[in-house]
Amino acid sequence: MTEECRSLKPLENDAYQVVTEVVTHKINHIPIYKGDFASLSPKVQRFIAEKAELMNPSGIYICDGSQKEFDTIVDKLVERGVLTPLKAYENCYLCRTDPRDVARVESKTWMVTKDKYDSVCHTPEGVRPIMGQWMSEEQFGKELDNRFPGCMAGRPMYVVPFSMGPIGGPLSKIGIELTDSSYVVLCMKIMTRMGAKVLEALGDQDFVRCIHSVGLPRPVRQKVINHWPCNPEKVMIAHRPKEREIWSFGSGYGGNSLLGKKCFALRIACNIGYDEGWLAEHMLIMGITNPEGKERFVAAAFPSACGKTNLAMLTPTVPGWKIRVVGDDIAWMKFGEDGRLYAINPEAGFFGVAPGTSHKTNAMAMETFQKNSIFTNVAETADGEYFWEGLEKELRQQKGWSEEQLHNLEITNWLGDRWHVGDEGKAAHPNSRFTCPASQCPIIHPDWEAPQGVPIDAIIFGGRRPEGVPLVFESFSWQHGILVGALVKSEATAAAEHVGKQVMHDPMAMRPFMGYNYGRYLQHWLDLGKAPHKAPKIFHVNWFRETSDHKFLWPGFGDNIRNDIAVETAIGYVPKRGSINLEGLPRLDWNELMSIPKSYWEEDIDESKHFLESQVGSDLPSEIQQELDNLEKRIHAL
Ligand code: OXD
Ligand code: MN
Repeated sequence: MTEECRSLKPLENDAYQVVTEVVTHKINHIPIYKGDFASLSPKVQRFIAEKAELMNPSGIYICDGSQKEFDTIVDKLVERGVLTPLKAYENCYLCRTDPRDVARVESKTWMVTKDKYDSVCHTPEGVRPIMGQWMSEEQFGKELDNRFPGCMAGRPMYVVPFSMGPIGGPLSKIGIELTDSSYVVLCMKIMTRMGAKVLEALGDQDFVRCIHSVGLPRPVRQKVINHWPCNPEKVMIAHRPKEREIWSFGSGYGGNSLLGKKCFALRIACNIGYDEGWLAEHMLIMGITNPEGKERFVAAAFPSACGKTNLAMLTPTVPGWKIRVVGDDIAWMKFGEDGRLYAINPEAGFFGVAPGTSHKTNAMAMETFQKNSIFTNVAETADGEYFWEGLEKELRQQKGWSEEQLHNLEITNWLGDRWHVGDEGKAAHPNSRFTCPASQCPIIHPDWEAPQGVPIDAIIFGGRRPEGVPLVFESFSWQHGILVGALVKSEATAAAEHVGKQVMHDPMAMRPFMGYNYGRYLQHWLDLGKAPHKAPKIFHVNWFRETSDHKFLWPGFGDNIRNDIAVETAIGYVPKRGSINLEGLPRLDWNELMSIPKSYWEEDIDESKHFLESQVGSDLPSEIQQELDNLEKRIHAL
């Protein structure tokens, strides 16, 4: 390990004098391009100085988070060809990445802890843990030395102070991201509360340290594709949870580079939550108001790219109901003094999957990104509009276009090539994204920035399950609900590097985002739900069940608002026939949608037992083991 690496963890309570000396010495040869370095707290100064010394940027740019700063960076990126204005909208831009850098890279994502079992469970010999990958501190030191020294040469280092959650809120936390990507700065401005106000709120407290580099120092010896520097061979996303530190190298894309999101708000935050007694979860938060005007809040966990954003902004088909969104991806939840669970959305923007988003599937998201948004790896029409798979139908309908007109539409696909509807390949990358301010959503909840959060009445787990799993069931208890969450499975999606449609385990929808030993995580959930806390009800949903000829049995998201009165089954309470308002759905096959096929569930319970034994092993809490045994008995008695 180099000297820099050994001194990564700043000393607590370092005297200001000493820090200033160290800092002045270290930044001497690196100019400050923007910002008042001397006004920063000693901890922040020291962080910047040490990392600048390590990564050797051309200069330091301390972001103030202003609109002027955003516009200046945008102008520069447009000039360089990194961003293209989408002329049809106000202040919207298209960005095309290097086609090798298009998704989160789970295989290169690590938790670094002294004790391996702080990160992963005691799995049997030869079993690779799927909930988190562990790297030793020694190995991490080597990997760091092999990447970060000098990695920002010739590029500015942006200092991005950001708050996850409303600035100064009791559940909010502050991070500082150092990055050599100006695209990341723009996205962080949309996705978080970012800039000078955050530093004011920080004072001289500690913060989560986020270090990000695209990993391509100048002079660049490789060809830079689409003006998108990256280093796919050397990608590493490493977390040091004890040190509250994130090191990301080689990718500029999404969750790999916007470190406030998956890295901080899930992997690091679930560690902070474990220590402080709260939960950081991969969940949307929405308010549902019934025709009588009573509102209830729900948090729902679905694996990546299963439609959380669409559900969070659902337009109900049943009259009189209203949905309002608080968050579409992450929930930080803490039991309040009144015993209820309160949740905040730590983010300030939506980073949603573009393909499949349309006025039919998510009109509210479409409204949200009409201005001030960045589109990454989508296609563009000759009129300066965005385009992706799923928008054909509305062009036909809205513009009244014939098939021929549609085919003649001149499109530049995400790779920058000419493309027409009906041509081979895709217009947009399946994981192409919109990044837009949540405040622009027409159905954003008025309390979405309430610092104390909103009270959660129900938690929902779900996934893409083509067979066997009914539309909805309620767990018997908090403990049983945790088992239900622990057994979430879903078809793989394009959000990460997995290919094919295989059904994968994604416990609590947290498989790629677990920050510590998953057995302890389950125990933490169990403990928090005990009295005097009033634990919310837990449900499981599946609107991806298919008929034998692979058609969805449930018509669509807008229909997820219908009512429920339950009947007890082996896996939980399911709604009684007749209890859900099915008006307008004459062809719905209720029996197929709600059935619990014995043979399917017998196989499933064997597989689930095997999964928990092999993946959680001796770390499985006894209460969950008990729930599992009970579930098995009920299934055999079916
Ligand atoms: C996301 C993801 O981007 O889950 O939200 O991958
Ligand atoms: Mn997500």
